[in-house]
Amino acid sequence: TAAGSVAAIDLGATSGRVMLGHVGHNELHLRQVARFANNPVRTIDGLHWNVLELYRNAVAGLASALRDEPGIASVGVDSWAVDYALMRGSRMLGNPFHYRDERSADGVAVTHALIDPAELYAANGLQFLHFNTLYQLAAERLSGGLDGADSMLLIPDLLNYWLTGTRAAERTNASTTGLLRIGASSAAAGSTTGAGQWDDTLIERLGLPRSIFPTLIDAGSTVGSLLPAVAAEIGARRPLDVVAVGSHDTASAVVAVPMQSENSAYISCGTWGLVGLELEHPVLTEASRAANFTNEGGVDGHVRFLHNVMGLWLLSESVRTWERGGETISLTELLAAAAAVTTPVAIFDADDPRFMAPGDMPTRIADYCSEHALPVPQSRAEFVRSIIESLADAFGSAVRTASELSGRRVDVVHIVGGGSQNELLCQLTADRLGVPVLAGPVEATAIGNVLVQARTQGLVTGDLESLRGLVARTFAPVRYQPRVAAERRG
Ligand code: LRH
Repeated sequence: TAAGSVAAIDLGATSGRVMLGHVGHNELHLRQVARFANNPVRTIDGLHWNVLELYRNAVAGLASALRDEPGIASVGVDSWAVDYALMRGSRMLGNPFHYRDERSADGVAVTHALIDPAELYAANGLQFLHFNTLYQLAAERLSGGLDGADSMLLIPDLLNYWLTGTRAAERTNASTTGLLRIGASSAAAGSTTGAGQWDDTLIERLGLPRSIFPTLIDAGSTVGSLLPAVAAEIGARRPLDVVAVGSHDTASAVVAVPMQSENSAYISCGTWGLVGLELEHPVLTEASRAANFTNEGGVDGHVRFLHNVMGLWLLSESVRTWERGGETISLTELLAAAAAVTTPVAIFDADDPRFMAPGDMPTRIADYCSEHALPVPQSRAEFVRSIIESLADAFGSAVRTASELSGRRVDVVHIVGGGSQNELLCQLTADRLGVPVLAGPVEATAIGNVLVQARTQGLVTGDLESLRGLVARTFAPVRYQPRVAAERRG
């Protein structure tokens, strides 16, 4: 097969990017053609995504991608999970809410009054996060927000719709709504148990309108061709397809984790740290529910069995707080200073809900430490050291728990995403677990997006194992050897 090019639009919580991927049987190159900030906006009714600006930047990025490489075969979109736009016909009814908006708390109470959390877990297999789509929709229903809506589009599905005029719900991301039925094999489309389908019973019991949920499609299928107006806007001279990728960013990232054995755990570390394993079957035990482990849908029907750890959000919100006075902070210098700290620092619970909302993170960390009789960090370097130590601690216990709950031994941990560049974090995670950490690739999400498109275009063939082989050959990971022996392996 000949090599060819595709474009990936990857929207993250802090920035979006458009990447050009060049893929062949034995080659894989990525080049960033556009990067733009993602700045949420707080208005009188809450915290929103500026989705129009994201779309404008994505389209502008596609235009420059095409100028660089007129032969692009397709485009794919991924973003963070759970958030959505409500539509009436082709009109978007208001700006999508940000999952860090506080309103979904009302939706949690209403939902759990209708369906017990244990029953919910048996139906959808999802960890409890108060912003899961089903809670947001419940809050929306209470406030009349669903009135007049005839469809709900998750963020990547919304962009796909604007690009092609076709409405669909890609399964990996739809699995984060809490409204897809989990089953023996979560993405067994068309299976008799309804696994991987919208859960009509659940939707009805929650009083949500079934008609707003679009047709489900699998990663790898073609959504449609670019609308003529869009094609003209970006200067496309020939028809261009939009391909559904693992549109949940974490699903795309997991595609590009260069795992070489089933005894590998992964940590997709960006704003969040998504820590877990790839499995063939969901784990729906009471222990798994109690540990708040999720069974999200992966590309090719695999299960992403993982737990959300707060992630680099703790660091980026701290930096944002310190920069409020107008100062610009060098992250490189800050991390070097953190690595040089020799005084013992507090290890706090990175998952404490107080860290969820945007705000003054250093003060919240200091409060947590004084409440728990832990040493309060005295300098920025100490705060950063404390954050990284706490993340490594949380990563370590999530890997151990994943291993215990699934019965799968873990002898290597892959870290991909922005966090894979954080040497201290990688080393401390290896130390915590007593197993090697393999770091990289940094752009795993965009790579996963590109690879799924490339497979649809026939530029590569095979299952995830062979796609990962290509990643491993072209982006050799950096190895961190544990500095202490394994005290206990899961
Ligand atoms: C990471 C992510 C994660 C979700 C969260 C909302 O970007 O998609 O997997 O839980 O954002």
